[in-house]
Amino acid sequence: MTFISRGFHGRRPPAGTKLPPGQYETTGFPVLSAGPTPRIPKDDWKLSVTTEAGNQHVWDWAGLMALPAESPTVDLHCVTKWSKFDTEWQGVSLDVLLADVETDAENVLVTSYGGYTTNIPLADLVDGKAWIAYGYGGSDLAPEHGGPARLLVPHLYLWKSAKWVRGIELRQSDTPGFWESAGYHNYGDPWREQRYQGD
Ligand SMILES: Nc1nc2c(c(=O)[nH]1)N[C@H]1C(S)=C(S)[C@@H](COP(=O)(O)O)O[C@H]1N2
Ligand SMILES: [Mo]
Repeated sequence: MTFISRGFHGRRPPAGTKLPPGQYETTGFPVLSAGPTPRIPKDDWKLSVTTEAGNQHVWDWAGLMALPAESPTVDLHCVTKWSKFDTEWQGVSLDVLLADVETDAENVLVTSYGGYTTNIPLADLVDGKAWIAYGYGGSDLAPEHGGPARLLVPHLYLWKSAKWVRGIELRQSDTPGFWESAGYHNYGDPWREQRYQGD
């Protein structure tokens, strides 16, 4: 869809540079959560995609596992200034989950078990840029890092990668999420250092 390509504002890193402005590299994997870690048994886990017309597509854990998996290796950039290079994930591309979803919406509100939300343009979730990740480094994704499954949108600051993801809501209008409502940038491109509103 043409509007999807037009809406994508992410920048590619300059050749030879992996560290966005203002970031430092860490080899650890910090845990950043705004609240307690929800524990969702895989048997109870569900992910829904809801369109602006109210149509809902739901996957349970077996349904997610039945979809083709990818193993992206990506760099992570947190707005608190740490970056972690070459992280290895396993998950399902959003392209697969959205393939049969009919929508004219351009905005997505992502919701999580535990109540966290974040907003992302639909254009930033398609064309190989985002995954529902359930594995990290060849093991199950740890609960602290969003297991059983989290969104992974590595070209935006990591607060957009909602842990314990539960819903993908396609919306006609843009609804700010948890951090976006608290003064963080609506889009969050690390290469343009879009940390806070007005950056
Ligand atoms: N559900 C949920 N997702 C979340 C958060 C959160 O508090 N709740 N924190 C965000 C922030 S600010 C960051 S930096 C990353 C941290 O991911 P990590 O704990 O796996 O490093 O998760 C993001 N996703
Ligand atoms: Mo963060």
